[in-house]
Amino acid sequence: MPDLEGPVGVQDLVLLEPLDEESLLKNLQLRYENKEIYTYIGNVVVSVNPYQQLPIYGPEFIAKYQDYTFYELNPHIYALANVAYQSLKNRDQDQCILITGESGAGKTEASKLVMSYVAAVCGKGEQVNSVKEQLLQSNPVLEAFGNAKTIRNDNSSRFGKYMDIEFDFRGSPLGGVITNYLLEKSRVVKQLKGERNFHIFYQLLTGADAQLLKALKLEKDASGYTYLNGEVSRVDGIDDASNFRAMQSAMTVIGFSDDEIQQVLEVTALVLKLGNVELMDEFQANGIPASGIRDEKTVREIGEMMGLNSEELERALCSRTMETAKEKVVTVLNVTQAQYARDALAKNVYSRLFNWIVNRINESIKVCTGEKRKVMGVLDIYGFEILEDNSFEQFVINYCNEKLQQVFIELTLKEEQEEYKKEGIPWTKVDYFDNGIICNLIEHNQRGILAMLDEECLRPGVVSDSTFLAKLNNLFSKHSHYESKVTQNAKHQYDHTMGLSCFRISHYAGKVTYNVASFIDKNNDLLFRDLSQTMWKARHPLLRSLFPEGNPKEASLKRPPTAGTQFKNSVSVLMKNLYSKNPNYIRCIKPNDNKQRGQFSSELVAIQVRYLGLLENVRVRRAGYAFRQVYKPFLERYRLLSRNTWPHWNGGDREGVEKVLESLNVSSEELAYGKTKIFIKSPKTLFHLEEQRRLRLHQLATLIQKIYRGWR
Ligand code: AD9
Ligand code: MG
Repeated sequence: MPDLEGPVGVQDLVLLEPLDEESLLKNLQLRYENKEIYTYIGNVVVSVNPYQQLPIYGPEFIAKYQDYTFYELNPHIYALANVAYQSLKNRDQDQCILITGESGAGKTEASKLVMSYVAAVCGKGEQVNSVKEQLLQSNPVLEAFGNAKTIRNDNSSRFGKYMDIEFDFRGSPLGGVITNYLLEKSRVVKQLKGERNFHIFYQLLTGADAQLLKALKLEKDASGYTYLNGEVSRVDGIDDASNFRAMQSAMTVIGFSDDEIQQVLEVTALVLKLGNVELMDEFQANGIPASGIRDEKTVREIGEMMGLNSEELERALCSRTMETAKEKVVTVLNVTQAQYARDALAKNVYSRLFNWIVNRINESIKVCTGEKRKVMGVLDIYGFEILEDNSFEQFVINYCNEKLQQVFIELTLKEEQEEYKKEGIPWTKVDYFDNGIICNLIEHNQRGILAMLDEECLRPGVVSDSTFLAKLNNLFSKHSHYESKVTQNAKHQYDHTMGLSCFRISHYAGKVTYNVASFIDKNNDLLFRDLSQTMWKARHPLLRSLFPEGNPKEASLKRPPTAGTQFKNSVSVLMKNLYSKNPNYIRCIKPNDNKQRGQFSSELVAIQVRYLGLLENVRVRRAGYAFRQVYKPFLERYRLLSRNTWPHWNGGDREGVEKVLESLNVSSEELAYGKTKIFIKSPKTLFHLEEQRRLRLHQLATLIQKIYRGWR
């Protein structure tokens, strides 16, 4: 049965009166305080993180949402997952689920709810179950290696994830593909106060038995590792040891062999140990500063684990070979440079290991049959970030969010308006901000900030973060979304909080000031060739395979694409993928900064409501029609409801639809007849049609049975 209790506030913000930010916030708060964390805007689900386990999940609820249509029960992620899955299965429409919101808002939890719902309803059988298990078990593995405790979230995803789940024509899962975006690899070597490194390191130290620790040459105590913030090695509510066992068994379910798991752990241990390689000042005979290893034992152990002799490793860490066409020149590195090389190596090994794990999972879950597939994509990606100090990482993350906002604008707002126009249906224009101008500022092929950064990275001569900034200031002095200390002077606007080494972008979600320090370095993302060549010489098979460019035969002088360009390209592929699918949105909101249940900070939520453009979304929905469909399939579905169109109908599709709706006495205010589609205003009308259809099918089935019995 549908829920009989009256709703708390309005369940769909489209029904809000009056429609303004204040009443929207009040409505969300009222619902939140009554443990109603989900609210609709048409088919968009707004989700407010409850910070507590609510009794609204699991098989019983899944069964309930499976049996009712979208608007019949309380708003829920399950309802959205159900619509997406049913449309994929019955209407043959590829779907994507876009989950956005800031760190800690509940995106990853939402994505898991979607996946568990779909897994529960999409077919049975041994083969199907094993595919489902593999897909679901990818989560604990990716979370162990890609998530960490941050100030905002104890289980923060430090990478973006998009997963395509592929189904056969019956809607049974066949497999999938995972794409990961920009792992925050700087975390491997350094974390902010109160934060941790990636979970796996702590899992390994607390979860591995004595034998494994010995084999990996690790000590149990996290405080012995420079790369781990000793003071927060334990987090309330996280059981690293049991998560370690869960992660290992998940790897086995996915199809990693014992040997592969062992090798993954060895490489993880290596990274941790690299941090303990202490470097010290040394001087060459001519007095030039050089560096040396203080503690030979650690390097020896690492060398043994890598399958390298320690002299080779030491040489790679403490010197650099410059190759010209004619000769090779070896220069020594001073301590700072050697530390930089060591950390660069650790970050590279770890991020390449992470990519290897994602690829290895993909190998297991990849679909091998050639049959046509239906696809559901789930995107769980970092939300918009404004930190105290914003760097290259925030810049690309926010760029990605601009692009997602653009998809949202184009698919939800613009398309909605354009469709009405195309269909010849009257439309009151809703003003919205088109963020194309900001996307362009960042991504334009010749004149965007990323292109400028690449140009600076590749330009010969002395380049630095400040030459890059000067270039931006010069080029964008008149751009309405760009500001810096210099352009402010020109525009006679003075903001004393902004540093000389900063630029500011007015994003759709607010202004963010970026500090250019390390932009060049992070975009270059170069590993000294000595290091990759040495890694390639390692006898450890997995480690070696992570550095193919170290193979002298493969080594090309062509530079790999910069980090910025790689990211831009992968975002562009993602956008194409999303545009080819029917979007479903989950907009996640964090109600407070203290990870506390029951606390609702209106100020904090108001900011997010603005970032997410929720009010604009409601306005468009309200001006429009909740449901629309091309005449022909609509007529096919409902023609059995009218004597005029059932069992035979020889007229046109549109006339047929008119006959059906007339005979059901649907008010003309509820409807608009477009050129190719019928539009229906209220979801209730659609629900009514579905109910009538169900009854009619039942009648027909009974009738057929009677006739059949009569014949016998
Ligand atoms: V980040 O950008 O990866 O840092 P997310 O992914 O948006 O972030 P996450 O899903 O990890 O946030 O949620 C943060 C925490 O909130 C979880 O670890 C849970 O403790 C809590 N949470 C989120 N959603 C729910 C829920 N539906 N029910 C109960 C929840 N707890
Ligand atoms: Mg997350």
